[in-house]
Amino acid sequence: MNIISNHMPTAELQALDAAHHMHPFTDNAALAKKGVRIITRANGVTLTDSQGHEILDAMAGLWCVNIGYGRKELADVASRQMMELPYYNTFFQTSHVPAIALSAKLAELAPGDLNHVFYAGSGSEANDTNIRLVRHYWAAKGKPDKKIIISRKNGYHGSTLGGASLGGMTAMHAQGGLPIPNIHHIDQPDWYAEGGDLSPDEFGLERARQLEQAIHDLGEDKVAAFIAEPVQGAGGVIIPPATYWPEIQRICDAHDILLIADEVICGFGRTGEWFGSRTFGIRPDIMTIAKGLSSGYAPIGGSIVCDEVANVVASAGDFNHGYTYSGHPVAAAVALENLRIIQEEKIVETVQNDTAPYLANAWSTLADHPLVAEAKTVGMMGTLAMSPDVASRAAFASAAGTVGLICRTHCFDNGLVMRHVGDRMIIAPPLVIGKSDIDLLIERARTALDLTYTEVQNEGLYKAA
Ligand code: PXG
Repeated sequence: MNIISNHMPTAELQALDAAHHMHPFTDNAALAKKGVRIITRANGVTLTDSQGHEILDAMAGLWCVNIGYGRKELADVASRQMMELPYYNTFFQTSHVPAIALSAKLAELAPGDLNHVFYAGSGSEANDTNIRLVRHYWAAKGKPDKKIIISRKNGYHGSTLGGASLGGMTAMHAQGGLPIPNIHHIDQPDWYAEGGDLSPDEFGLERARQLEQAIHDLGEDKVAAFIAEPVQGAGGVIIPPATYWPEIQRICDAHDILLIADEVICGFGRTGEWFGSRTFGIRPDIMTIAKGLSSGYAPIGGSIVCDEVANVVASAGDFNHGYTYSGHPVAAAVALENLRIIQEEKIVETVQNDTAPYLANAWSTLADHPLVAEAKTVGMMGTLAMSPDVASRAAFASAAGTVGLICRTHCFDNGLVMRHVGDRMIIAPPLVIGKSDIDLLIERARTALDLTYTEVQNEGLYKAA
């Protein structure tokens, strides 16, 4: 294999990175002082850094490398497609084979009558498409006032102006003048943090009914759509109570509101089905896709749109929207090959029947750790809530994320990528992770939790708010 390993010394790479590279969601000044970690290669579920350390990637990159690293088939397809047709656009009454083949495949895989694909380069761009698409749809139906999109606090829908406005991340809204007008946020179904004394089922219904209340308050004639992730990913792998999604579905049906399932993380096997919508019994009108669509091997996203929305939009003349890279032939060919591998290797079935139950069982053993108040999984996603008082689910007295960051650092130092969101630890490993690597993941996670527990006690942080 042709591995690019003759790179400069790490310190030189770090200095160049600090001088010239602005990192996303990062305090770049602090990072420049500390020195960035440089990943040089990866195979299967394992990363190697510039100093030769091997790290188990329990985040599949950024929730995307579903089929794992080092799949030569995808590299070969990309290379062949680049020689045959590296680029052509899909504007001006033109198409090409990869975009056509991928669209047909996605229509086959997607539930219900989600049969039409509008491509983007990322999940954020796809959600920007969705904002314009649903508003244009209602305008085409003679209801131009149906513009408001309801979404959720602590939801994540991307980082563009539209995506970040749909998202409910307060730290993102605080910068750059967001949200854009006509986006309305309701509360999230996070029973652990916000459920108080309600049972999870009671709480799920209560939170879903906030949607009905919001539609009532804003006016049904003003609301275009509701958008949500089946399971909030970046928000901390928030798995909603069982009562939540059926009630949301009922409300959208009852009030003539389009339902957009943001499947950017949940799609392509992550929850143990092809789409999170299937796992939770959601019948969306539009699904946002990205990440696992190409397993991250090429940047591509899109919106899969139902017959009714696509037909109305098609009958209304030009939809004045699109990206240079909508349906990019190399990205589309890579995505198609990725889907072929997922299907032929029965990766979704293996997750559902074998490795996800194994992970669920192994992950639940962490619940006996003195720092852990909740340990849950769905498919190949896991979340651990840490607390100084596990019985009451109390938050730490320290600023949210202080303990989480300590734990994440111990994870990295012990060869494990596990993220923290506040004081929750989360995982979403490649779907192809095997049982022995799941065992290793749990072993390293436990070591990190032990080290965190000791440090938290020594630093006087083991205190409830
Ligand atoms: N929707 C969802 C549900 C996502 O998780 C996007 C849209 C935006 O996709 P792009 O491709 O534009 O990034 C995402 C992306 C994190 C993290 O910290 C999560 C994402 C992106 C960056 C960081 O967990 N998810």
